[in-house]
Amino acid sequence: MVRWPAVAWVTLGPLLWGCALALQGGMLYPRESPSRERKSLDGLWSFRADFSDNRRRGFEEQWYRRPLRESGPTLDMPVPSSFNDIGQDWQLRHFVGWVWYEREVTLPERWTQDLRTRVVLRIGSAHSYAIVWVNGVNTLEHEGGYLPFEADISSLVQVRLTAQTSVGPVSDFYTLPVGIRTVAVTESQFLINGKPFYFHGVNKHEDADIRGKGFDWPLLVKDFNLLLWLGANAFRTSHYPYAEEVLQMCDRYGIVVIDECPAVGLVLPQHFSNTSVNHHTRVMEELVRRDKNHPAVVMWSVANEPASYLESAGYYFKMVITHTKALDPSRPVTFVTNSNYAADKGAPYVDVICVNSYYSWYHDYGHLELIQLQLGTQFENWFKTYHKPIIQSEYGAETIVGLHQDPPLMFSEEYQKALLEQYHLGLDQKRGKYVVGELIWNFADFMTNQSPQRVLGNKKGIFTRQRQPKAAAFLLRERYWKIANETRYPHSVAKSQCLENSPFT
Ligand code: BDP
Repeated sequence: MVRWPAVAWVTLGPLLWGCALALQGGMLYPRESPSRERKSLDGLWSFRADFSDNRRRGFEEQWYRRPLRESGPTLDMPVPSSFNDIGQDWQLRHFVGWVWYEREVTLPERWTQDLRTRVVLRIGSAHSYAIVWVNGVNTLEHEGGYLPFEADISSLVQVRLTAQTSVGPVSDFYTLPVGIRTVAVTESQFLINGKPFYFHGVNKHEDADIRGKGFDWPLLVKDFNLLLWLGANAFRTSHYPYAEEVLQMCDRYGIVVIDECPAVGLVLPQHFSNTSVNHHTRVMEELVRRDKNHPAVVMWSVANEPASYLESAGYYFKMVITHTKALDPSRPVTFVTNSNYAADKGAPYVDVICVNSYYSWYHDYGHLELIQLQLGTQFENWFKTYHKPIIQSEYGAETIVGLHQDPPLMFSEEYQKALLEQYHLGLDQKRGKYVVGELIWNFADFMTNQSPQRVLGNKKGIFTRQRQPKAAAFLLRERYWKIANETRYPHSVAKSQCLENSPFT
């Protein structure tokens, strides 16, 4: 007599964000349908960080062979979340290395008995290298955080019966919400449905108190209500792809997205190697495969602030961008630069110039009067060199909420406001010509590594990490609503809470 396992246990390598068991996979978000069931694995998992000197004790002692509790002490760890902020342990707060997650799962009997059922384990995101064991069997490996990966685990959870020979084809179907729109780029415009579009929005981070990067519906809905309040019509998923639920909300609310690959810190010559190109193009494939059906996504960004002035960056970005365009000929491709216009080797290959600058913040401290001139020169230089539309993809000032100083000094709420005002005057001189967007850095304060530049994280948010407005939020709100009312997409955030009213319908 053959017995089927009623319980499967899963051991994971690094951080797991969220996952689901589904009858069918295919990398797309596993939607339920009459032919599909989902089982969420969110909740409390057993957890252990491998603090051993070589950080490989778990592999040497094969912790994946038995329930984790049998090889040593474990902690309770919520999924999804970041493990760093959950406990009081300093070592864990700063830990980089292998961590182990495990949980036992009871599967519906039909999944384990009915051999026509295909059981797929899908990990929404695990940072940054993940190995998955199911019932002690190495099932899945994935490199690179933020993007989903999956494996058919039917044979690991189902009983092999002779009846298997009678298994016939099963029909599987599910529906996707659809939005239809066109995107095009001219020498000086970004067009959605043939009409000039101006990005007035934000850069975000998936970040909040306690849960860190862990996905959270209340936080997401709060953030969308704040975007609506602000009159924003767009954001960039700086500096990595966000949870799929975020893009679903963008489709529903009519928020336009620049979808970014997790390529931050390509700053050394050795980062522009063939190995890197291969990995980078593979990640772009995963990103396009996951997000291609979202009408909200109007452009791919392949990197943030690489050392694109290096000679080797030219060939590198040519390869990555050409490959991305081949994967998706329907969307423009860019990367976000902070290099000088004359030195940038990647810019010839992008469709839109996305440029970051921190005038009167990282240099010329306090000299707000220089901003308009510096910004105007920046825009003119880029445009006359490339004749491509330009987005000011980052600008901002560190601001400690509640700190006041007039005349303005750095870190005060008055300074953030005054800096934004100067940027806006500069932007308005080119808006409607070839500058097609502005994205503030950042929507909300967020946690970072500690350093003398950071006061409990990055404080360039116009909202605090707890999502309360600083003075600059009111300034931006007035501006964004004014622009929204002037442009042809006043309804994009304002009125649309469902697909029917969004610009993608
Ligand atoms: C930009 C980076 C961003 C930083 C920001 C800052 O793209 O990741 O958080 O600077 O220093 O250059 O606030």
